[in-house]
Amino acid sequence: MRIAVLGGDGFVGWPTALHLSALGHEIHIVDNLSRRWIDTELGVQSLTPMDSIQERCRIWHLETGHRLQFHFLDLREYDRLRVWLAEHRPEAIIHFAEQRAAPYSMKSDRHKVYTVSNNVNATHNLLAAMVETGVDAHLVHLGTMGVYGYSTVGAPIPEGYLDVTVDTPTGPRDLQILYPTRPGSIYHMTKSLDQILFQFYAQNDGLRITDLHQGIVWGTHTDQTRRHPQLVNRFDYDGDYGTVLNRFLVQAAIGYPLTVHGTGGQTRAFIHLQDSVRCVELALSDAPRAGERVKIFNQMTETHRVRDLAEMVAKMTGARVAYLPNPRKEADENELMVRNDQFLSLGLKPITLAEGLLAEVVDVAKKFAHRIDRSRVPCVSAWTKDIAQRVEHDPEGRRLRSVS
Ligand code: NAD
Ligand code: USQ
Repeated sequence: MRIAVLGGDGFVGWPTALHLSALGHEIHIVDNLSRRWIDTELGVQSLTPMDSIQERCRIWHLETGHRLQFHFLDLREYDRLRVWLAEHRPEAIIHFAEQRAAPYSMKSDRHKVYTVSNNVNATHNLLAAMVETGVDAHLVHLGTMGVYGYSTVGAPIPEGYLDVTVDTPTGPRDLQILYPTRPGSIYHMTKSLDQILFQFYAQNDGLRITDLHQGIVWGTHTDQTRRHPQLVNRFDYDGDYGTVLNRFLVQAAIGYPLTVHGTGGQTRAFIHLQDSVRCVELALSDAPRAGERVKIFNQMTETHRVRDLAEMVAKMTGARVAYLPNPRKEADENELMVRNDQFLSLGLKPITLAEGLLAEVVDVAKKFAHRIDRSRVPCVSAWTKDIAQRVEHDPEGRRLRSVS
């Protein structure tokens, strides 16, 4: 299949492009490299040394004989996107190309505006261009578990749609509606808006769309990124882009106290990177038909409480756990049960937290420890101005600075 991987230079996009290329698909990576510019803005770098995207593609070809084509394109530029689609006419499009960090989206008004404008325009431009060019590709979008919110409901979260009964004059009527969204950050809010865009274009134009509500991705290597040092994946450890479990593993590797926010009672959904790329492959094989509603999968394999993860990493490595004022506005404690039957029925065999895989990340972090700037580890992005006043020092007593 001819597949466009939008955002294919990123943490999940790159290994997905490699995975699908290894399966024999023709892969076109589309990216505006904005994530690399954001590293520059923040003064951070990936833990792992990443080559340019062109060099990565060259090494992949040398290593496997498969070609990856890179296209430097910003999805916000509608006309260029439309022309590109009309010319390349992909049969499937995987859409990773959004600003994906909740803390970055909450840093300042400028970061809020950028995140909404980038993400909503990228998604809407793509949908409008697909209709205009008549490209009948299966669109697979990477969404987030965070659209559901993290209040305790006491029942498993279904895959996208909620069964409701409405009282009508002729008696009760059963319906399925999009699960009500309750985003906890501007970033998560953009993914909620994406859902409405997808619902409209599936219904109005018969676009075939799958939305993957993904949990927090952890790990760093996949079978393909292990093949050559220059195929190494991006790995974010900083306070904006680093995600919780990967951060704890890096912190343990460099002797930095594990940064638990609040009580650490937040329960979240997780998935290993290797399973994430496999899920995209499975979703591609199960496209909805034109006229069908958007297919929604919960792309996660397990749930964990943040403090349990910290205690587990501490036990494994001897690290100290620091309970810090929470820079976010979120429930201190929540329960979370999630249905993921669809991927299991398509053949996913979940990789769950295993010491070997956790230790692998610690080893990678130790290998590249010299690239880590400890002052970029704390999360300095506060959800409100009041919260910002409470979160002033890092676990090592240094005054925090933020970028605006
Ligand atoms: P990432 O930031 O590493 O990669 C995103 C890529 O998209 C970057 O290479 C960036 O340059 C590109 N991009 C952004 N805006 C663009 C635009 N306007 N035009 C062209 N390219 C653009 O993020 P990731 O961790 O790989 O996440 C990929 C997707 O998966 C995101 O949409 C994210 O919301 C979703 N997701 C990620 C996680 C996670 O834990 N990393 C979890 C759930 C969902
Ligand atoms: N947390 C800590 N300590 C840290 C970092 C985070 O306690 O050092 C806590 C946060 O307060 C939060 C939880 O861990 O309660 C998760 O934070 P995170 O940064 O790992 O994840 P999140 O902000 O939700 O975002 C990440 C990805 C995003 C994706 C989302 C999936 O960056 O792209 O959509 O995970 S989900 O969480 O399921 O919505």
